[in-house]
Amino acid sequence: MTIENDVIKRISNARSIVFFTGAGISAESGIPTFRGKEGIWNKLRPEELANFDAFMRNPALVWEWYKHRMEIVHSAKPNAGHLAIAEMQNIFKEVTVITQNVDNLHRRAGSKTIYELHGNIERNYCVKCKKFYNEDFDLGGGAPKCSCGGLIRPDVVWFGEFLPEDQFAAGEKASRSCDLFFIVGTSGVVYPAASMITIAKNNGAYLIEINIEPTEVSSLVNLSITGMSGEILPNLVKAIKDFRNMKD
Ligand code: BJW
Ligand code: ZN
Repeated sequence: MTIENDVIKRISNARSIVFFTGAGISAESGIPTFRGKEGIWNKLRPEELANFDAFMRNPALVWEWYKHRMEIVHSAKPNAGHLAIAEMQNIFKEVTVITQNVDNLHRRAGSKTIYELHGNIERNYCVKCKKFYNEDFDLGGGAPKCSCGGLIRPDVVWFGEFLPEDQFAAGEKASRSCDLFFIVGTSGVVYPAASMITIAKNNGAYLIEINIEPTEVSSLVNLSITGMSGEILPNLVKAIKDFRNMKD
């Protein structure tokens, strides 16, 4: 990877950085993406699994799918990309992660300020009384039930549902005030999450995309870096550290 010196300089001089991430950053941890060549939604229909009506129609089927996903997430580890983003906290004063991922891997990598726009697969709640559960219920057969009799569901955001207001507002604020905005491993097609990108752009941030292929948002960014985030991000950390050492 060769990144022009003036870009490294611009990155190194940034004050406040946002990483807006999607499924691609966790692909190298063995968690499948949704869309694209290897995407799970090439085989499964999201409208049958990722909306509330589908869940109420067939909770056991939807739970089957989420149990499978939970197992993958539990056995996955943060990869070099997640770790590089966490390492950025030792270089820059303000590093914010805004993620669409539900897999908790940024937290496990050590990132501190994380806004989860689409929830967290390791958290669940009762659709009736809203009581929260971690995974302290019987995940045996069928769909788990709360002590009140209501169905327990994963605390993720399905199509047609509102994003968690506090997470969205905090993400919006960080996007508005950052000077550098990275877009990592996302197709950028799901709204309102993807609006973070235009918010950052309209407020003058420099936009850098890291992806294995061009996306819907490539035309908006200042720089596209093509490649796997688990390779690009650690290289970037090294280049920034080298630049800073040179300056001292
Ligand atoms: C690599 C790599 C490597 C691979 N290195 N890169 C405006 C316009 C049009 C539609 C809408 C709109 N506003 C709202 C909508 C509707 C809808 C929507 O956006 N639909 C579009 C898809 C058409 N949005 C909603 O319904 C949202 N809610 C909402 O709008 O509420 C308001 C409302 C309420 C009531 C009535 C009406 C409106 C909610 C969206 C919830 C999305 N939920 C999901 C599932 C979460 C649960 C779960 O995990 O099961 O979130 S969908 C799925 O997509 C998941 C992801 O977070 C999200 C984004 O996907 P992501 O992360 O970008 O992954 P991919 O697979 O798409 O891309 C991976 C990328 O990585 C690719 O580019 C690869 O190239 C790259 N890659 N390996 C770097 N190693
Ligand atoms: Zn309940």
